Amino acid sequence: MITVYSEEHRLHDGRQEFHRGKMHPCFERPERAEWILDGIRQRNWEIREPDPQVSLQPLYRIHRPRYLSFLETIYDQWSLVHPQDDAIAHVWSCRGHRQIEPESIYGKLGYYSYDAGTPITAGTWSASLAAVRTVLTAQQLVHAEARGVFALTRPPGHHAGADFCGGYCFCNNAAVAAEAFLLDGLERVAVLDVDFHHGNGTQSIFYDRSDVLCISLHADPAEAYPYFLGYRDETGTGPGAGFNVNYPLPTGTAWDAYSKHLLEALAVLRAYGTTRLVVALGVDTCQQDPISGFSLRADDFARLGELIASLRVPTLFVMEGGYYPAVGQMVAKVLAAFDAA
Ligand code: SP5
Ligand code: ZN
Repeated sequence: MITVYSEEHRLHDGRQEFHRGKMHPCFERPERAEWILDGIRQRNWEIREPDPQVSLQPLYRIHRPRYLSFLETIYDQWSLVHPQDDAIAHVWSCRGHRQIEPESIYGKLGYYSYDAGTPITAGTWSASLAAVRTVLTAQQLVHAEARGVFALTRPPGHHAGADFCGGYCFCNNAAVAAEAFLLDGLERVAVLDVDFHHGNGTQSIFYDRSDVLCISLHADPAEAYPYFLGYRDETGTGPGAGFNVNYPLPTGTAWDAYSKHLLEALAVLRAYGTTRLVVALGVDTCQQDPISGFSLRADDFARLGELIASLRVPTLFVMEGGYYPAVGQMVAKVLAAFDAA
């Protein structure tokens, strides 16, 4: 399996995230990509750089132009006032407040984000663009009839919506890839999100659309981040009714229960007639993950890859979460089992 990877991810290097009353060192840090790359290198798979010429049209279709210019410019404005610190919001709009982009940098940060765990640093925009080029280069390889390709994206993407960042995510790499398949003329494209956390950004991007089926297995938002989206009764709206499927699972879920829901998800993907699959590949479902609460074991990741392969659909794997040193082992198990099946 080919991996697409750019070392420009290192430019996004947040210092601290706010969690439960304190600032903590960021879990989502550059080292993660090194851990993943180690897992890939051990298998001697080909690693390619993103194509600098790849068209960014799908990015502009997924994200609002004003949000993208916010991402591009906010750190420069912030650093004039706070040169020692990362840019992070401390106030947000809620019910009864206006949905407007204020002039103040603090107002803008609150308008374009939904948590205080997602610091914006000097290189966040460059790294996010490199991740988008990475996923789009990988998408082009799948389009050219590769059976499976891995986009080693960092920062991750599935919590980012059309005009907001959060959950360590800025540009929704998986959504951009799905849009790219549509622009290439494909129909019945699907996103299968197996990250521990609900992919709220991806869901909200495609919620009223029938051209991208979104399926997600994740921690029940009643008890886990992102809390406000990812419930079972969210099935899509308008033309998108029936094209969003959530499987919220309780804390402690292990392979036995997980795989039952995965098999159901795969049946839905088959019934839809999926032509191209984007897998939002978070491996924070592993029992070792420091911020999550599922109990998958190393061998379960091979089973996951094998089951995804059983669909027999050209598949783009896009890196999402996973915050422990063995993250590369788990990713490699998924991809190797997919390849072998
Ligand atoms: C892409 C992705 O996986 N994003 C996850 C964002 C989760 N943000 C909330 C993290 C809460 C950290 N909790 C630390 C608990 C330490 N025991
Ligand atoms: Zn996650």
